[in-house]
Amino acid sequence: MAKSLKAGDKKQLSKWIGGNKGLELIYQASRDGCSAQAFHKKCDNKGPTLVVLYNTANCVFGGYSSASWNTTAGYVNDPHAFLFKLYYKGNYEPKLFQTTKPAYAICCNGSYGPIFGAGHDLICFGTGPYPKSGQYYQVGAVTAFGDSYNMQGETATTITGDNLQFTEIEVYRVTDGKTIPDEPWRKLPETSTKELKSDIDAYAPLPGLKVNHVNILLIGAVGAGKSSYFNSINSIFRGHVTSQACSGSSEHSLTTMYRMYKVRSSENGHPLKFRLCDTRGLEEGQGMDTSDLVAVLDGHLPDRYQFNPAVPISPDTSGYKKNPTLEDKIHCIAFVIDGCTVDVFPDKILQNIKSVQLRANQRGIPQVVLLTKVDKVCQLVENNLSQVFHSPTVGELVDQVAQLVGLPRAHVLPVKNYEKEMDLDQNVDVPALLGLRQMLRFADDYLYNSLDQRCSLYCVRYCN
Ligand SMILES: Nc1nc2c(ncn2[C@@H]2O[C@H](COP(=O)(O)OP(=O)(O)OP(=O)(O)O)[C@@H](O)[C@H]2O)c(=O)[nH]1
Ligand SMILES: [Mg+2]
Repeated sequence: MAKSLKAGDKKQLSKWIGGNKGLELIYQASRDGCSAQAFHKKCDNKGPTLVVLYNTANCVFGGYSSASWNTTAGYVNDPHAFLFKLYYKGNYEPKLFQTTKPAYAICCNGSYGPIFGAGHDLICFGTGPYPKSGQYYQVGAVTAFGDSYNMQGETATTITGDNLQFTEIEVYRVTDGKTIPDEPWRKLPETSTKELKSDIDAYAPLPGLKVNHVNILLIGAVGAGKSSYFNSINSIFRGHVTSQACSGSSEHSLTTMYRMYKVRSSENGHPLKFRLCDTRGLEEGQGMDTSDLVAVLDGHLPDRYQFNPAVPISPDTSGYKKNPTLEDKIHCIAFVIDGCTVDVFPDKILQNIKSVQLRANQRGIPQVVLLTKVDKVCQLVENNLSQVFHSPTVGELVDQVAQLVGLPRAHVLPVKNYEKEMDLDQNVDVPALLGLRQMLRFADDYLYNSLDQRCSLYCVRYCN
């Protein structure tokens, strides 16, 4: 069943709009929620947009408007607006239907999703939110085509198959094909996989503290990409795409065991001087609670500890380290956040993150956000991964996440993990390694604090 536009579909739509246009996905019901509020939040004042509807009969159709959407109720004049069909019951049947009443081309209303035409030509959805029932959203759409658009004899039957069960609803912002600005939103020195790998290879924790490696803890919601981040880093150092940690999609966390993963140098095969500590995902109801996470922060948990949501971690837990050393503790936390979930981030998970932050701040543990799946938040990045630090969408998302989690913007590190690729790609490697190098630097900050603390204790004891 079609659920997203193929490259050829985009080409056709771009041609209808005037050629050489970029289409940036700005709203997706399955990602952003199916409601008038979610639609207006994502799509208002964005200039020309395309609305694309997919139904369970395998029909793909929608409308284009060169005027912006907004929440002020009323018709908007748009002589360039059109409705279209792309697929009818799975068959490619592209056809464009121009507006015959430009003054009524679209109708804006804060209580509705997109509306085309004055005579209920195409009302995509109402207030909502509409939950997905099985495969589709039953949104009470109306498709009485023919009042304000020249349908050339086509009807709802020949466009939608009289089927209004939408499997997906998307809105694309139409760009002039080169919206990626030359100036990046984050300035970084030119670097390469090779340079970053050799920096990380050479990394050693601050001497004088008997810490042979630092521990970076990956925490985040189920499916955020924690295990995939370890796999990405491991792949880069192994020299090919690997999948040592189980990753994938599942209702509950796929990772059930605490793992302090080693990554080996591609130069000499020795373990590098850090561990990536992969945890069970945070989830409402079950998953890790704050006391479990505190035990992790303080270094009480052994590698390969099997999480059990029914039994909280205690000193009686098998393998529990009663007297952890500085080397056992967590030296830097990475909150792993799926970029697609930022707008609808669950309150419970945010509370969980905040309470871990509180404990981390008390212990002086530096924190970052690994913002994953940036390929899914920006079409232009998906098409060209080298543009992560140029994409305004990613830049804005970084600002939003920094606010959500309450960290400086420089602590939000966008990455795209290896997931569909068979071969390594420098454009995946560089953001992933930049993130890791930054975390190692922050882990050293923690160690500097520990060193200062030891020095002052020494002074109190021997200098006074
Ligand atoms: N497109 C895309 N998919 C990703 C990215 N990172 C992870 N994924 C996919 O997201 C899904 C979940 O990834 P995991 O790494 O298993 O997530 P996790 O945080 O370890 O999840 P749990 O262990 O279940 O808590 C997998 O299907 C990955 O392939 C990314 O950057 N881009
Ligand atoms: Mg996992």
